[in-house]
Amino acid sequence: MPFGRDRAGARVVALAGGVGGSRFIRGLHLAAPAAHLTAVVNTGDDLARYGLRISPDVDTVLYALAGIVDDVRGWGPRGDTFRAMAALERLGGDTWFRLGDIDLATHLRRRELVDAGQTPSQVTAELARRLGIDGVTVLPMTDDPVATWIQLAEDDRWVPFQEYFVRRRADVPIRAVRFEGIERSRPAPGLLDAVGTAHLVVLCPSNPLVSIGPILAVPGIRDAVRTARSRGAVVAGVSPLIGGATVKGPAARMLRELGIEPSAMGVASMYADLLDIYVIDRVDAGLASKVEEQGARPIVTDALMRGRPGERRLAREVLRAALGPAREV
Ligand code: FO1
Repeated sequence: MPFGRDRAGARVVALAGGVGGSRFIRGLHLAAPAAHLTAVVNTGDDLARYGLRISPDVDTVLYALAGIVDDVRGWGPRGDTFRAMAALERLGGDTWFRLGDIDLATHLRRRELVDAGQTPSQVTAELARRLGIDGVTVLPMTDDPVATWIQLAEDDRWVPFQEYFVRRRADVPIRAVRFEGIERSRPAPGLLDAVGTAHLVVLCPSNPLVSIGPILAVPGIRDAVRTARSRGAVVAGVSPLIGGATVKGPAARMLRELGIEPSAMGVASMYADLLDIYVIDRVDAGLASKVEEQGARPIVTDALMRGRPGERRLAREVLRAALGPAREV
């Protein structure tokens, strides 16, 4: 179903977590500014620190869409300082999870709004509004508490995600991943409607285990994507691996440690029941026939997003493959 150049009228839902996902979502918004875009974001990385609730993947998507994310780190506000952290350290505080001075305002405001009775999705909507984000609905995957835990191979101990990802710098082999609370979690309000009426659902180039995985594990979400697909929505995945490696993050190593092929195909196999389209990089062109065998249409292109132009280009290619060329209005 073609749409005009700015894709007015197209309804797109993007599932994402972390830095790569946030960049692709920014690309979608740049490529289709008039589309009805809903970002569904992983909350398994959330953590409580100093009485604050921090939602790293949601904040990364908010900052990216607001144009204020630090593009080198990929998270936190650009130009942020860490004077509060330094002062906290002097007082003996535990500061391995670095909260910038500007970033702290987000966590303090979230705390205030939650204490005033707002749900995570209401808080996210309020922060998005205050950050000047329009044209994109940012939804946490659920309003219920879900926490990703990682079992370390060294001693079989389970640690919370950020303990693995930040404190241990993801430099330690893992044995298993689990999402505490996922069974009781419900899709955030509006999420199932957005998927149910979507023309396109995108599995963004995020970690399939701990970013896309938790979202699809919220009861009802994977089925909703499958149902949407059966009524004609297109489901597209974008490989987070290029030549068996990530641009950023431990996904390839985590996959290998869990016995899943650390390649674009290994990731595609995790979405085998969902994909109509799967984007792989030119270095992985040899996998195109395997993608077809799995029942998806391979899109072989430059899967590396270099800056905003790269993000927009890749997003435009996915939109064109899924929705057809933009109708010249
Ligand atoms: N990542 C780090 O490697 N070190 C940090 O100290 C750190 C702090 C942090 C604070 C707020 C935030 O929104 C993200 C932060 N991240 C940090 C990134 C975060 O761990 C990851 O972006 C996600 O959890 C995984 O995608």
